[in-house]
Amino acid sequence: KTTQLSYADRAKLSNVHPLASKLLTIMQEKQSNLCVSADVTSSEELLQLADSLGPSICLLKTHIDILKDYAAAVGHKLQALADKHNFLIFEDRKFADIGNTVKHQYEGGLYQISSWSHIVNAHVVPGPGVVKGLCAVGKPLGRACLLIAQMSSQGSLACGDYTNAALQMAVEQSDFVMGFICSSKICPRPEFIHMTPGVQMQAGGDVLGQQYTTPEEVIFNKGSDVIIVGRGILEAPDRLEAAELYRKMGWEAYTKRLGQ
Ligand code: 5FU
Repeated sequence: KTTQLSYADRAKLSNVHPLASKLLTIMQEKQSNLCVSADVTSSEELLQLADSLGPSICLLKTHIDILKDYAAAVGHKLQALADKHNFLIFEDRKFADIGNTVKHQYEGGLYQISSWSHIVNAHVVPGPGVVKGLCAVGKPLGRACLLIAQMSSQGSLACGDYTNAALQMAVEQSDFVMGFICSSKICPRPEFIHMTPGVQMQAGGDVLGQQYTTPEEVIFNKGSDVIIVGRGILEAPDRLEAAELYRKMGWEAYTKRLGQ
């Protein structure tokens, strides 16, 4: 475990995706491997959350289609806040169709995701065409995607050979794939970033199949890089205080992993 490369070292690798490099640099600078999952349903609350938690996070994860009052300005305002606080935006859209369809879903429709989100993700169930479609839109814009190799929910079918297939797909399309959504480190290549949802201070779950593990477990034991935290922060009495607590726990687990 002591031989692990630091985020800063990985940012300098010659074969790292430019956006992965940028994220790793932000993580190092802000001492944060925290991605907040901003699962709120009002645009004003989303923007307020991005502004107040911005200094604590490396990444803001959105579900833009749960907003009840979406307007085109939201994406641009999020971008301005990402610049102001030095974080990246990750729209958790989970594309899962043929290449030609995801191209339209990514670029067009109501949300025009490619115009404001640095990172998106995709299921690998359609095969490599889903990445090719996303790449056609996103690569010219300097965007990148994560492949969903594992899920945090109980009974997930994304395991075993499916997870290995996701890994293979990432290696083959590493000009657009920068990493994974996963529960643990699945790929030894240091240029890929591993991000893990289902994180709270205490292990447990919710009534709809979500399963939680702790920042320490995810970063130190499982070797993932980024903790994704939603309700652990959103339902806390003081969201900023909670975010800072998760940031510190995630960072401590990372420095412990490095053997520092
Ligand atoms: F791909 C995944 C997954 O496997 N599990 C998840 O929980 C994504 N998620 C998302 O992370 C989910 O859609 C929520 O937006 C977030 C977790 O929120 P929580 O409130 O921390 O449970």
